[in-house]
Amino acid sequence: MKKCIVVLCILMLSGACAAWCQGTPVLFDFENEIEYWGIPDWSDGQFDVVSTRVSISSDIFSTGKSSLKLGCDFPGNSWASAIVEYQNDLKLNLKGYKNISADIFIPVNAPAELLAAKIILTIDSSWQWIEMRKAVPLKKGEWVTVKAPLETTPAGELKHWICAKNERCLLDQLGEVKKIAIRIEYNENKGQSAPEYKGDIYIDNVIIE
Ligand SMILES: [Ca+2]
Repeated sequence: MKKCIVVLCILMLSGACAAWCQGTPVLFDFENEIEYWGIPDWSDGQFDVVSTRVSISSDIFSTGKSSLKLGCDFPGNSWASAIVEYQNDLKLNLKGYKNISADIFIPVNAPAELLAAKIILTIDSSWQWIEMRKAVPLKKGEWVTVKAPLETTPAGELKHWICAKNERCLLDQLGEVKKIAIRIEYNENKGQSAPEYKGDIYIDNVIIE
C-alpha cells in the first residue's frame, strides 16, 4: 500500500512538472503594456465584427491593477462578434497543460443573456484556426472565467475544440500555438432581436494551467 502511495505521488509530481517546467502559466495580465494585442486587420469592413478599439485600462481588473478594455458596437438585431487578438507569434507549446483560460467582465448595462465568449487559437505551420466548441455565457457585473479544457480522447483528439473545415483537432497540433484570440459573441439566435450594446468589455488573467 505504501509503495502504491509513493508511486502515485511521483506520478502526480511529474505531471505537475510537465506543466510548470514549460514556463510561467500566466500568459497575459495586462498590467503595463498592450503588447501585441489588437483588433485584426482582416475584420475591417466586416459587418458582423464590431470591435472598435482596444487599450489597457484600470477601470476594473481581475488581477493586479489593470485589464484589457475592448470597445464594442453591437447592433442587437443580428449576430455579431467582437474580437481581439495577440498579433505576434506566441511560440507557445500547450502540450502538457490541462486548460487555457481568460477572465472576462461585462458591465451591468450590457445585455448579458445574449453575450458569450470563446477562446480561439491559431496553430502550427498551417496557421489554421481552432476554437472552443461551446461559447461560455457571460454575466453582467461579474468576472467570468472562460476556460477551455485541453482534454483529449484516447486517439489524441481534443474533445472541446473545433477546427476549421471540421477536420480532426489533435493535441499534437498545440505544440506550436501562433496566436490567441478572444471572441465575444452577441445574439447567436438569428431570430431574436435585442437591445444594442455600445460599450466596453474587459479581459484579464489569460493563463494556462
Ligand atoms: Ca491584470
